[in-house]
Amino acid sequence: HELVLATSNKGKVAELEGLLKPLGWQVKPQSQWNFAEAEETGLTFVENAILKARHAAQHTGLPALADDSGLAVAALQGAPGIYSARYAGPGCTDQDNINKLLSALKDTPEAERHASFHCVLAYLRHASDPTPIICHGRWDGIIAAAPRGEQGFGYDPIFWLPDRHCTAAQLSTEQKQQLSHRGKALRQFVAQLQASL
Ligand code: ITT
Repeated sequence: HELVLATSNKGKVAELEGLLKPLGWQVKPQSQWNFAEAEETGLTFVENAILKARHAAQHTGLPALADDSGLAVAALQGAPGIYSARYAGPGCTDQDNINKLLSALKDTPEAERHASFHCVLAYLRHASDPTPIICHGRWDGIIAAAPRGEQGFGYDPIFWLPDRHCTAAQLSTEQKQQLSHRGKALRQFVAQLQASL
């Protein structure tokens, strides 16, 4: 099975490849081609995932899998949500986003710091596929008071897992894959695709 991974986020590429390559699938990162990124004009993870997968399928002629994901913080009415990558502004780093979120929550007590990661995967067999496979995974946690851990990417250092007494950035790749929004969505995707073949 051959597909293009419609993302330019290296953290996502590592996690998506980690599960798909061992299945013997030929996974090609979108960076092998030279097209400009899709414009993420949707207002939901689902819309943006479909836009990115369709754009990559159009430019490569291959089936495409896109991941639109982000962090929804209850005390911020679901922000940063679909804007998680650019929360602190265009061109910002993961560290800028973490700093902005910690300062937005500086007066919020631990009991009110609930958050959830969401990952929507969209798979289009070709650019005009009318029945894409859409999978959604969710992961619940607490926004920590300060960053901890070096693994993962994005908001992982401040995503505290009360059951495990650590942040997402203190988990191994394998442990994160078992628990995470992306791991859950990916396992659903693999099952649905295999059932549809
Ligand atoms: P592509 O659109 O090229 O895939 P992106 O990083 O711009 O890359 P999104 O718009 O989907 O992708 O933004 C997702 C952001 O949500 C990501 O940049 C992180 O800040 C955050 N995020 C998603 N999954 C995460 C995870 O597993 N751990 C930590 N942060 C995550």
